[in-house]
Amino acid sequence: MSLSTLFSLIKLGDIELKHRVVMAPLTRSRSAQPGDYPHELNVEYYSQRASAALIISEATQVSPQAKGYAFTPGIHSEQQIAGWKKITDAVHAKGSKIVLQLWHVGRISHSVIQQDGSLPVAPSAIAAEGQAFTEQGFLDFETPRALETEELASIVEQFKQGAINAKKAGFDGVEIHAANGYLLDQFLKDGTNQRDDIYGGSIENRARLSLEVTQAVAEVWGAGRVGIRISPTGTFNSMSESNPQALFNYLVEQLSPMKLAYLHVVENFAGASSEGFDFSQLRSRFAGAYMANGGYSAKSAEQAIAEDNADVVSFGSPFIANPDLPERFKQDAELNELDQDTLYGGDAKGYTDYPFLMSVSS
Ligand code: 8OZ
Repeated sequence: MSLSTLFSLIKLGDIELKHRVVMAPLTRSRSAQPGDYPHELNVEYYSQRASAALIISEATQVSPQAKGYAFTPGIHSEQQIAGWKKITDAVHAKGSKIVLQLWHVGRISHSVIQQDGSLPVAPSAIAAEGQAFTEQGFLDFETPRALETEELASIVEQFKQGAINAKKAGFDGVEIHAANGYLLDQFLKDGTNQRDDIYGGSIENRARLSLEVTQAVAEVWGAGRVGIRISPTGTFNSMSESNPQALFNYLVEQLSPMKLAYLHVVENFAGASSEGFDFSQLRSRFAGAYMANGGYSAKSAEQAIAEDNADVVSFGSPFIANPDLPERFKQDAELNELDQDTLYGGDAKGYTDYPFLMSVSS
């Protein structure tokens, strides 16, 4: 099968890509300690994967409050900005592009992670099931503190500061993380948002915080360098929504006139069913590029783009195990197998030691 569409040029807003195989954001929990800053090991990892048309960084906390997992990087200290600059320089030197994923985990944190030992924050005081990954090991999620209406301007400000810092760090743009059960998704979905102020209740109200954050970040970067990631059918992190089609159709209708670089849609993740959800309704409502994600192969990605169901496709776990994934797709080469045991935390093992294809000599 020809992959001519997958390997054709495209522009995502103001970001020009050499093809359409994108590296999805991937949490790997290997930042330098203390201080949660990127270091040489991370430079090597991203640099190895610069044959991607675009790298979306691992989710990166915009503030100390935004952190939820041990060893994940931030973008709120000078040390972190300097660490990311080394990564963006290395990726640019290899001719690729990289955007930073701006992250606030909301309730998916723990008081031992929060700087002053206070409770994690969320739209409503509803605990997630399961455990937080902390420096002290796995600890049961706590019931979060519901944010006051007056505090939400500071949440927007945290994302905005993250966007400003990402610019200093030399990124090509930013992606707003509004997916997978973190703070913005917690506001969007009615299983976690039971507020009775202007940020809760109706779909319009629940979408408000994501739209305000997007507007603020777009003011920093220009909309053509801002993407947003959503997971309409996701249930990861104890998420639920009674009417995802109506909610996300509305959100996308509101995002569309902002002229963002792209809409990144998690169509499949962690075994959640997307049955009954029509992703084409999102695509038809969005004026910019549609980035599909979730279980795609080279063939199904080519087909999705050729049939106009997507403009680009992002690949997550295949990029962990295959630093040269685009080349393997081109050659129809075998893929390395993913080692589940080395996904989060640790060192170079299962991070920078996955083999490249042997170069063929004649
Ligand atoms: C898996 C483990 C830890 C974090 C996401 C940032 O789901 C994540 C994440 C995924 O977006």
